Amino acid sequence: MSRFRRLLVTSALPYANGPLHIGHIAGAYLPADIYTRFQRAKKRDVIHICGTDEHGVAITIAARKEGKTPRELVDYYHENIKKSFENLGIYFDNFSRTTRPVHYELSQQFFLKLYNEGYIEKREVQQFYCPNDRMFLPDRYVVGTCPYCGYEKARGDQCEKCGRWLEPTDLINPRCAICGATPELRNSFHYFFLLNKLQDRLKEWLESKSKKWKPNVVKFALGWVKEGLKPRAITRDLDWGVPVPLEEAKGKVLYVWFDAPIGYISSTKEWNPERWEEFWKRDDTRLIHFIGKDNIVFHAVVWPAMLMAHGEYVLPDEIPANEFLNLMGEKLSTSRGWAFWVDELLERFPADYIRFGIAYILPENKDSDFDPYEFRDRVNKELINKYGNLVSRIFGFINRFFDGRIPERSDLTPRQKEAFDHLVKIIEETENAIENFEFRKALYTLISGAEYINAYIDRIKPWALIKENPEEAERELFLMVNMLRSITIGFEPYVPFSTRKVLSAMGIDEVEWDKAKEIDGALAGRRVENTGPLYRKIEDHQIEELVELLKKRASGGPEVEEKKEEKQYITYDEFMKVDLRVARVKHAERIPKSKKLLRLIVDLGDEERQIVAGIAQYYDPEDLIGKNIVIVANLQPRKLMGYESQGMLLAAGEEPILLTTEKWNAKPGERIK
Ligand code: B3M
Ligand code: ZN
Repeated sequence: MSRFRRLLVTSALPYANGPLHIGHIAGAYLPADIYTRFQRAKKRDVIHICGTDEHGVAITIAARKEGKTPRELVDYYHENIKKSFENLGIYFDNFSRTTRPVHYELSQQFFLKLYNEGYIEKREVQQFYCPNDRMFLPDRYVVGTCPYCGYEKARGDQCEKCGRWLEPTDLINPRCAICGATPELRNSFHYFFLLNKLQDRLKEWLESKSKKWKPNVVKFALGWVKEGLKPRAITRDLDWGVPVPLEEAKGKVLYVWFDAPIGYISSTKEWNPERWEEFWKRDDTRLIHFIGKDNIVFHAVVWPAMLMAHGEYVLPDEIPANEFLNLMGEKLSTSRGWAFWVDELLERFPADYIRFGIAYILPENKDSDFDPYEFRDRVNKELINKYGNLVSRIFGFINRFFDGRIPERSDLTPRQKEAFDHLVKIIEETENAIENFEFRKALYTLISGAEYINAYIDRIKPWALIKENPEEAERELFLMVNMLRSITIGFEPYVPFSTRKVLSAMGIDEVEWDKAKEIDGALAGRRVENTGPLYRKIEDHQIEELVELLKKRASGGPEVEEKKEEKQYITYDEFMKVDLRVARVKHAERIPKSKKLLRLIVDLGDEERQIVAGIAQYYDPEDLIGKNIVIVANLQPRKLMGYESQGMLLAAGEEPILLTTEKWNAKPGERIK
């Protein structure tokens, strides 16, 4: 943390003109949440600040489209966005709105300070006016042909095709975006922020960041500054926004990009009227802005220039901007419906799955792609099969061997301590990656940690050790529970809901990062509570339905009617077709090269069967011999790892416990109904 004593973390203020989609989450909010959760677990003085951006033409255009007033629109979407964040576990210390009085007041003060100190100047301008709609047209309300690339639908502020910044008057053949009429140029006046006055300071400051920041951010910002900064209008003729606090400027409002970043300050002030200045005005505060790449210019050039001109506030220390997230190989487009909304994903999957799936592919250094099928595989194979498996294995052993209590054997051997130390290294690696904003790398490191612990269990084989050397088995399980606790703390920033369940099952309510690096003696003798089912695998049909929904929507068709989950009954006759039988295990062995499979030969009275079952991680083959279990005897045979399985055994629970028939005098082959 070096010279810094507190962390002020912000996430870009989302426009309150539509629901959140996966692109938003991948761009700024999830990385910011992972980062701040980690910092909180490190017990640092950190706050995460955000709110909705409620001004500007993005809002007035959307309101017009929906037939609402801007006020109605932003009221609705503020609540909607806030809820989605909450449900996804994105936590803010304060989530404000730029339409609140505290924000108007601060924005107006900010403007006046810059105005009084000569950084803002009034200038006459010629501006397009639509005689039809009887209004001055904001930049975005003018469309026409781009003078640089010839694109015919360029907007007055920017050409979407070539990315150039434009003035509406640059456009060839300009038209009104509302009605299509040709607008006329009229005289007006606006207030200009004299960015040129800050050119040298900005350049120097950005150069000082060039080794530290992500290359995409510095390159972009420096390129812009080196082209030469021009004064920019920071007011608009609009009736929606923060009024310009000058008598002569009646009817004018601040440009949305002037007031929006001030929202970071006003939201902090709203959070804590006593402490906000400590965060904004002391240079031992580390200010970090999480944003998507389309916001780089404003955060790395214009906003720092505003802060420099103002003089009382800290400058951003880091701007870890992400690139774009595409969807199934195509650019996200909300207007085309080519996006997944956060809410529609939350209706289908637990928040932790969505967080894990997106964290796995965060577009940190280049654009990345969200593919629902890969999403399924990552959640099923990485989160559930690796981390989830670990939880059910270790808690399962505790339940089966020790009646649900963690053994009181904290006197680890040097070899066991060494095994733990290796995990500590993994935790430290994770920590360094998160500090460097490398959230993907940190996640992969954690997954390798889960693999490491699973492999450790495979090597120790607690199911066998408990018979050979029970005392040693206790020590091993004490160690394994500690390993599980450490890796769970590591995963908390990524999948907070499920990891907190696991921790609380061990009686841990507070996430303390540094404790992941030590053995916790207090665990000895503690009872492990049941977590209930932690995860359920994503099924193929869920993904197919999701993809169908997207394709129908994007092609303009109606959304597929959601299928109600109807209970599927089978008839009595159908049930009677299932041939359940008691089978006695005659022989059991591991299948070479398979971690999960056991090969059993069972006696069915008048015949013998070979059964292949995925229980090797839970049962020692020898323990099974002589047991009466239950099998489905008329299941179509299938091959697993080259062995034909002629039936299926019945087991229950995530850490499967075989159904046995110990309690009654069953004979092999007896039918169960
Ligand atoms: N509302 C743009 C966006 O949502 C804008 C960010 C403001 S951050 C001060 O992408
Ligand atoms: Zn018009």
